[in-house]
Order: sequence, then C-alpha cells, then structure tokens
Amino acid sequence: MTAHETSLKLYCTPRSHFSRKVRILLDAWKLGHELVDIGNVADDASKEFAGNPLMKVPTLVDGDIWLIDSDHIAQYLTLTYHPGDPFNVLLKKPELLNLRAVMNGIMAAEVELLLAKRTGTDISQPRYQKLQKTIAQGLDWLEQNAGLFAGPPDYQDFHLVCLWDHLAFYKLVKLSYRHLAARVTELSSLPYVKASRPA
Ligand SMILES: N[C@@H](CCC(=O)N[C@@H](CS)C(=O)NCC(=O)O)C(=O)O
Repeated sequence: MTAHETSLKLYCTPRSHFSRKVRILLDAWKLGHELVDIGNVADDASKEFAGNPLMKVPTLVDGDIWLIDSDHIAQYLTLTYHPGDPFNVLLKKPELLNLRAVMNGIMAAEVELLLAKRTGTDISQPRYQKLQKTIAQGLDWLEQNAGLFAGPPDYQDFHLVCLWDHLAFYKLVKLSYRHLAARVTELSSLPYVKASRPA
C-alpha cells in the first residue's frame, strides 16, 4: 500500500502514550501525516497545544477538522479512512469499554504523577498515593482480564502497548504481569507498533 495523501497533522510529544494510540493507527494505515512536537506538556501556554483549552496532547488537524482526545481522533480516523473498522475502534461491547476505561485511567494517573514530579510536587501526599494505587489495582485488574486481549491485534491492544511501554520507560511501577507481558511482546514485533516506541 502506498502512503495515503492527506493533510493530517498530529500535535503530540514523542513519548506521549495517549498520542501513540493515534500514531499506531496512522502508521498501520500508512496515512501520510506530520507530527508536531509541542514540547513540554507540563507547560501552560495553551497556544502550544494547537488550541486545546485543556492543554493536553494529542490534537489532530485534518484540513478544516480540529479534534482533541485520542479516542475521538481514533474514531474520526476510522470513520473517515477505514470505515470497515479493522481494529475494532468503534466496537461498543461493555467488556471492551471497561478495558479501555481502565487503561485510559491508568495512563491518566501516570500522567498526573509524572507531571507532579516534573513540576516539583511532593508525591508522597495522599492524593498521589491514591493515584499509585489506581495504577497498581488497574494493572492487577488487566492481568486478571488478560483473556480479553485475544485474536488479531486491535485498538484494545494498542492501548495496552502504549500504556505498558510508557510505564516501562518511566519506571514508575514494577511490571510483573505475565499475561500482559506476553501480549505486549507479541504486539511489539509489528512494524507499525515498533515505529512509535518511546526511546
Ligand atoms: N483524554 C485525553 C488525555 C490526554 C493527556 O492526558 N495527554 C497528556 C500527555 S500523554 C498531556 O498532554 N498532559 C498534559 C497535562 O495534563 O497537563 C486523550 O485521550 O487524548
């Protein structure tokens, strides 16, 4: 397949796990795109976030379309460029929605902890201890429900690999989860997953 001619621009950072979910779709579908590195996500200059008032990445610009939130961007890309939904982005089975909610929750908790540390906040405070527990309990839950990651790679798997590689990179928790690790190893050999691995 040749690179798809598009005007897609993704505002992100090279290590952002939320952005990577979208990058994996762009790479898997060979959708030509430009990545715009917005710099330090802890900054509070909203113009750097392509107009996202929440000051978060990713933001997608596709011609006249301006879209925030990784899952919304994934839905837009699917509906616009691959409406057959080969990666089950649009699937609304309750168990898959829960899986995504837990993974997005872990990723969000990790962002809070990392940015608190980066901006000099004392993360031994109870609020941050709760976020550590969110991550630990979330990972335990995922390991117990690892059977839901089955069959051909799909959008659920992309959440998992983004979450996992980011946690491994920042070493916030010990990743001793056998079933999850095995699935991540399988996924990591895919060229379109490898391409955006945080380095
Ligand atoms: N729900 C959003 C979350 C995005 C998010 O939290 N992104 C992080 C980087 S991975 C960020 O920009 N954080 C900046 C901040 O929270 O100040 C999405 O799925 O896009």
